[in-house]
Amino acid sequence: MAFTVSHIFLLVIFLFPFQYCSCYLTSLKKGSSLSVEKHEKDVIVSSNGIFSAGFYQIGENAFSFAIWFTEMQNHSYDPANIVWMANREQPVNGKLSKLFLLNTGNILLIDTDQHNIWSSNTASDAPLELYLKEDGNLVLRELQGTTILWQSYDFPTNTLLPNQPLTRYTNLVSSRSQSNHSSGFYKLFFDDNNVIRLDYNGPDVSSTYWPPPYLLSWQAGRFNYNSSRIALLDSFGKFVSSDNYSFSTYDYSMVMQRRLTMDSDGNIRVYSRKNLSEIWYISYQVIIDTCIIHGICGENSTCSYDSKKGKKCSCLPGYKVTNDSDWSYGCKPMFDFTCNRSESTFLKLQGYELFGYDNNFVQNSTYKNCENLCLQDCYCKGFQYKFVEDKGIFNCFTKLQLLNGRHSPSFPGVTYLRLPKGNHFSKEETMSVKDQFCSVQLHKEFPRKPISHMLKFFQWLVITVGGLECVCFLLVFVFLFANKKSSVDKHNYHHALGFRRYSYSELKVATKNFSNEIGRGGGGVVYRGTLPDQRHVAVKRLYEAQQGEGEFLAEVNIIGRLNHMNLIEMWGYCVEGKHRILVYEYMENGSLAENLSSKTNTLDWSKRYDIALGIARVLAYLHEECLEWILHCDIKPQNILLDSNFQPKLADFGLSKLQNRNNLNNNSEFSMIRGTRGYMAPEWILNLPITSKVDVYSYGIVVLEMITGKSSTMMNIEGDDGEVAYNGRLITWVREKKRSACWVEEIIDPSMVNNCDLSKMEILARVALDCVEEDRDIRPTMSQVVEMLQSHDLST
Ligand SMILES: *[C@@H]1O[C@H](CO)[C@@H](O)[C@H](O)[C@H]1NC(C)=O
Ligand SMILES: *[C@@H]1O[C@H](CO)[C@@H](O)[C@H](O)[C@H]1NC(C)=O
Ligand SMILES: *[C@@H]1O[C@H](CO)[C@@H](O)[C@H](O)[C@H]1NC(C)=O
Ligand SMILES: *[C@@H]1O[C@H](CO)[C@@H](O)[C@H](O)[C@H]1NC(C)=O
Ligand SMILES: *[C@@H]1O[C@H](CO)[C@@H](O)[C@H](O)[C@H]1NC(C)=O
Ligand SMILES: *[C@@H]1O[C@H](CO)[C@@H](O)[C@H](O)[C@H]1NC(C)=O
Ligand SMILES: *[C@@H]1O[C@H](CO)[C@@H](O)[C@H](O)[C@H]1NC(C)=O
Ligand SMILES: *[C@@H]1O[C@H](CO)[C@@H](O)[C@H](O)[C@H]1NC(C)=O
Ligand SMILES: CC(=O)N[C@H]1CO[C@H](CO)[C@@H](O)[C@@H]1O
Repeated sequence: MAFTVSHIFLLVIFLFPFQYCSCYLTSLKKGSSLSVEKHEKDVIVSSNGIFSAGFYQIGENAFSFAIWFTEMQNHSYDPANIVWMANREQPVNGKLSKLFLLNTGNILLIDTDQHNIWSSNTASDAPLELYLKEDGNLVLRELQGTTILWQSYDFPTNTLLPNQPLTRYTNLVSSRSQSNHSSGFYKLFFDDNNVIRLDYNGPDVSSTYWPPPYLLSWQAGRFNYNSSRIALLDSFGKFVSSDNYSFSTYDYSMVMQRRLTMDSDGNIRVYSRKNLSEIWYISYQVIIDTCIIHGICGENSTCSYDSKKGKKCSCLPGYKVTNDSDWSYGCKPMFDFTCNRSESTFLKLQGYELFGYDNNFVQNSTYKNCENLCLQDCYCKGFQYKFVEDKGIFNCFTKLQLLNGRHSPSFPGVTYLRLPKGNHFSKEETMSVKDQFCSVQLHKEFPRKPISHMLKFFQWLVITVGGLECVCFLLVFVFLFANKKSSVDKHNYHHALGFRRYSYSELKVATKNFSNEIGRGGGGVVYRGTLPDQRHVAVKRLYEAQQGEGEFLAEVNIIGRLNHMNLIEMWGYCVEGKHRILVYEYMENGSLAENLSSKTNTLDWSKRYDIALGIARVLAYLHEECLEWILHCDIKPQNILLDSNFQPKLADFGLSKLQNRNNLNNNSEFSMIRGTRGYMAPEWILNLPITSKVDVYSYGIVVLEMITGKSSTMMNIEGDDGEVAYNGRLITWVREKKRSACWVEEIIDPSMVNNCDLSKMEILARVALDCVEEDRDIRPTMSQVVEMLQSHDLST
C-alpha cells in the first residue's frame, strides 16, 4: 500500500527512530534507589520497551516520579505520554531527590531536603522488586511467588490504560491544565448509586454534568442495581461499565496503544496510536457537546460554538474576564450590585441558558411576577423565563449565581440579566468575545481518514517547509457531534435508545417489498413503510453501494448522532451485502415543495415564517454547533419536510459532506458540482471555495419561493442562461420589485394577499435577499439569519 511505504519514508525524514538503550533498568531491588540527577538513565523500562518509569521533568527543576509511554531519544517534553504520577501535587527538586525501595519493603520518594513526599506504605521481609509490566502497571512484587504488595493500577491519576479497571476504590482526576499536573476540577468515578459519572469540583461550587443531571439514571440508559462498580477499556477499544454505559472507539477491533484520559477540559477522551513513533490521535470523546461541561467558562460567562475555533467563552454583558489565559476564573462584574429594586433593570438575552443555582422556581408565571420575585431578593442575579411548549405556559427560574451559561441562537430560552439602571451595558458592546481554546488541543489530533489527509499534509510540508519538525499539527478534524437537543426540557433520548441496525428482510417486510415509493433523488429512492411497532417510516434505499461498509457505518453513526428538532430523525439503517438503507421518521405533511404547489393553500404567512426560522435554526446548528463542520449542499423545498404541526424538518444528507473545518480553501472534496439547479450558489460555477455560504444562498432562494409562491426552477426553464447553471431570475424579479414602495404586497404569494402580516414578510424578504448576494462574504451566516428572524418574532 502506498500509505505504508510513503509513511516509512516520511517517518525517516521527520522522526528519529526509537532506540532501545540497554543501559536502562528492568527492575529495582530492595536497598537500591533511583536518583533524579541521573533521570535519563535511572529509568525502569518494561520488557516490551513501551513504558518507562522514573523521574520525569515536568517543569524547570521540577520532577515527578512517573510512568510514561517511552519517548523517542531526543524527546521534546510531551505531557500526553505521562500515564501515572506518584507526586502530582508536589513535584520534587532536580537535585538530590531520590526514590528508594527500602529494606523494609516500603517505596519512598524523598525531596532534596530529605522530606518524604510520597510512599507506597508497604512492608515485607521477603525479597522484592519494583517491576514495570508490559501493560504499564508498575508493581511491587515478591521475587518468589506471585504476591503483589502494591501496584500503580490501583492508584490512577488521570489516565486508564487498556485493561486497567476503574473500580469503586479508584477514580480519575483531571490535571489542572495541560502543563500543570496538579489535581484539577474534573473527576470520573462511580457514585453511591453505582453509576459512573463526571463531576466538576471547582473552587467554589461543584456539580455533576454527566450523565446529564436533569435525567434520571435509567433515562440516561444507566443501571443502578449492579453494585460491582467496575469499568474497563479492553485491548480492542471497547469501554464497558457495570452500569451499562459503553462505547467503542473509532478504531475499535485493532489492538494498539491506547489511553483513556480525564482531560483538563472536563472531557474523557481515548487516544490511540499504532506505535511509539506515531502521533496520538483522539479515537473517542465521551462528551460531544462540550459546552455542557460545567465550569468550562467559569462564572458569569457563557459558552457557545464558534464555527472556526470550536468552543468559545464570552462574558455576560456588564462583566469582564478575570484572567484571559484561564477562563475557569470566569468574569467579574464591572458594576456595583444594588439591592434597591428601583435601581435595578433587566437586560433580555435571547438564546441564553444558565443551568442550575435557581433559588426560586415558579410554574405558569407571568413575566411581571417573575421579575418581582427576582427584585425581592438582594442576591438574585437574573432570571430565566422560559416557555414550555407542550403546556403552553411560562416557567420562571430566579438565579442566585450565573453559572454553566450557554448561548446558542437556536435555544428557545430567554434569560433576563439584572443590571443597575442607567447602565450602558448592551449586548453588542460588552460581549467581548475571547477565544479560550485557540491553543486548546495541545494533544495531537488526527484525521479520521488518516491516509489521504496525512499524506497530503506531509507532501505539502515537504514541498513548502522542508525540514520543519512535525511536532504540533492541529488538524482539527473532529469526528464527534453535538448530540443534545437544544431544548433541555425535552428529554428525548430517542437516539440513544431507538437508533438501530435493521436487517434487509425486516425492511423488506416493513415496506411491503419496497412497493410504496414516495420520492426519489439524493442518491436513492424513498419508500413508505411501517415498522412492527406501528411506527411509520420513510425508508431510503441508496443506489448501488459506492461506499465500503466501514465508511457507510461511520457516516451513519455521524448522521444518527445529529439531533435537532428541525432535523429529520434517523431511526436506523441497514447494511447487508450491497444494500445500504436508511430509516427515517415519516412526515405526515409531505415536503415544502408539495405544500407550496398544492392548490389547497395549506401554508399561511405565519407557518411560512416559522418554517423559515426552523430551517435557519437547523442550518445554524449544522454549520456552527456540530463539532464537525457540516454542509448540506442541497437545500431545496423537496428536502424540507413538514410534520403534523407544519414544523419543518430538514432531510436528505445524500449530498452533504462532512468537512474539515480548517480546510476552507481546499474544495477538492467537492470536485463534482453538487446541489440542484436553481438553488446553487455562484461559487459552484465560478469554482470558488465552497463554504457554508452555499447553504445560505440556497436557503435564500427557498425563502424567496416561500414568500412569492414562485418556483425558481420553473423560472429557470422560461429563460435558460446557457452556461450559468444557477438562476437569478427570481432574485432579479424581487430586486426590481423592491424599488417600488409597496413591493412586499407585489411579490407575495397571491394566496396570502388577503391575510398576511406584511411587516413580517418584509423582514423575511430582506433577509432572503441578503442571503442570495452573489458575493458570499456579504451573505449573513445562518446564526445571524436566526437572530434577525428571531428578534422580530414577537411570539417568543
Ligand atoms: C510504527 O508503525 C508504522 C506504521 O504502521 C510502521 O511503518 C513503523 O515501522 C512502526 N515503527 C516502529 C518503530 O515500530
Ligand atoms: C498548578 O495548579 C495548582 C492548583 O491550582 C496551583 O496551586 C499551582 O501553583 C500550579 N502550579 C503552577 C506551576 O502553575
Ligand atoms: C454487573 O456488571 C459486571 C461487570 O460489567 C457484569 O459482569 C455482571 O454480569 C453484572 N451483573 C448483573 C447482575 O448485571
Ligand atoms: C445495555 O445497553 C445496551 C445499549 O448500549 C443494550 O443493547 C443492552 O440491552 C443493555 N443491557 C441490558 C441488560 O439492558
Ligand atoms: C492567569 O492564569 C495564569 C494561568 O493559571 C497565571 O499564570 C496568571 O498569573 C494569571 N493571571 C492573573 C492576572 O491572575
Ligand atoms: C460573578 O458575579 C457576581 C455578581 O453577579 C459576583 O458576586 C461574583 O463574584 C462573580 N464571580 C466571579 C468569579 O467573579
Ligand atoms: C432606592 O433608590 C431610589 C432612587 O434611586 C431612592 O429614592 C431610594 O431612597 C432608595 N431606597 C433605598 C432603601 O435605598
Ligand atoms: C396559568 O395561569 C393562568 C392564570 O393565572 C390560568 O388561567 C391558567 O389556567 C394556568 N395554566 C395552567 C396550565 O395551569
Ligand atoms: C541524545 C541525542 O540524540 N541528542 C541530540 C538531540 O538533538 C540535538 C540537535 O537537535 C543534537 O545536538 C543532540 O546530540
